[in-house]
Amino acid sequence: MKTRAAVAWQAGQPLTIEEVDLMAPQAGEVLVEIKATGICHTDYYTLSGADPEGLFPAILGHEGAGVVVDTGPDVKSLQQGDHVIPLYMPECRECKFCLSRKTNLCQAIRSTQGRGLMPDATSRFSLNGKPILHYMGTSTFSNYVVVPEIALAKIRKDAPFDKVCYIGCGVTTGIGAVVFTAKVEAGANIAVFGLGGIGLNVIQGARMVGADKIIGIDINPVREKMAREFGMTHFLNPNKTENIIDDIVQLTGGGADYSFECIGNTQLMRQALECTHKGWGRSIIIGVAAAGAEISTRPFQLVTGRKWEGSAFGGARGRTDVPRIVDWYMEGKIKIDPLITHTLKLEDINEGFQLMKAGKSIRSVVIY
Ligand code: NAD
Ligand code: AHE
Ligand code: ZN
Repeated sequence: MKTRAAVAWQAGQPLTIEEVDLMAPQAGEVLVEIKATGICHTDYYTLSGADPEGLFPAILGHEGAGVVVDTGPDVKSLQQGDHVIPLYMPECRECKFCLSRKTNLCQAIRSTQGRGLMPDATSRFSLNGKPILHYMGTSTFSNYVVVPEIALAKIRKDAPFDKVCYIGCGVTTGIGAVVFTAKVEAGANIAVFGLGGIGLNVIQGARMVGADKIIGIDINPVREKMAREFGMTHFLNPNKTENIIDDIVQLTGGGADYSFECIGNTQLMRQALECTHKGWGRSIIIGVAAAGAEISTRPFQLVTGRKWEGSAFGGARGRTDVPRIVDWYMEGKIKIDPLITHTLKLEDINEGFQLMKAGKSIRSVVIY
């Protein structure tokens, strides 16, 4: 079949809209009609050329929601008409990682996924007979996609696609980092570096679990208003203060119990670690830093009890946790609507990247 898709031909170039050929789903695969997709900073990162796994030509996008159109042989858990969210972090429930119960990093298809291919090491997309690569196993910048069954979360049918697509990455990453990775307890003080599409979800996760002081840090002053509406109690602009670490230590009476880096800047990752409390502070890295970037700190920071950790997809097990997070949204426990600041047609997808770059959007959502 044919599908309309935004194709990334090479790093740093705008996407172009093409009629792409899409093969039928093979064994264990599912054809999905994507109804809506968010644009995450990671799409921008890969398009910029900074991602060592960034391969071209490819169809980017990993924050979608849609409907099952067809299933390949051996697909058991999904059928035509089911509503789904594609998962860049699958959940096979069989690999060593899934069975460990210690991580959400299912590795069942990680190596082919990282090479832009389906599990049989080929692509379902092509144009003029030449393969176009998948991206993160999801390629939600295509109206139709083929996705492995283990990489689809089945969700309730009354959830609006143009809102819950954001649960495919940003919402789950931010809230999950608080709830699943850090397991922040009520009364804890937290610091959030970066108040974009991820950081604001960290903030609402922290409010949800009853955190005490929720300190937000961003160089964009426009972020303050929305962050306060989501639960931030104190705002710090690094451009307006001498020493951000001292400020946080002072505000919290010794340091944050937990901090979250939601930018992808290694200098800020260091600050995020060093602003946490001696003896028990935990700093969670969420931001994705460019190829070749490295973090550093004085080992004494760790000797004296601070811990450096990371979180991918908020530590969520996609097929299990994503339907629950959709329920939280439908029950009014979490907010999504105000964070979707722009909606676009596929033809205007490059505008979504411009808005992000200019700091004007929190999330832009493309509606097919
Ligand atoms: P975003 O562009 O929406 O937000 C980034 C925010 O950081 C902006 O508000 C910006 O003003 C702020 N910022 C930039 N430089 C700053 C500085 N020097 N000091 C303070 N604030 C600064 O991006 P996003 O979609 O929220 O993504 C954030 C990061 O998280 C990206 O690196 C993205 O790739 C990563 N990410 C990771 C995961 C994961 O699973 N680990 C998932 C999604 C996104
Ligand atoms: N390919 C990049 C790594 C990118 C990365 O860290 N991805 C996050 C999700 S970001 C979503 O917006 C992730 O889950 N990583 C785990 C994994 O297995 O990729 C690079 O730098 O190589
Ligand atoms: Zn993302």
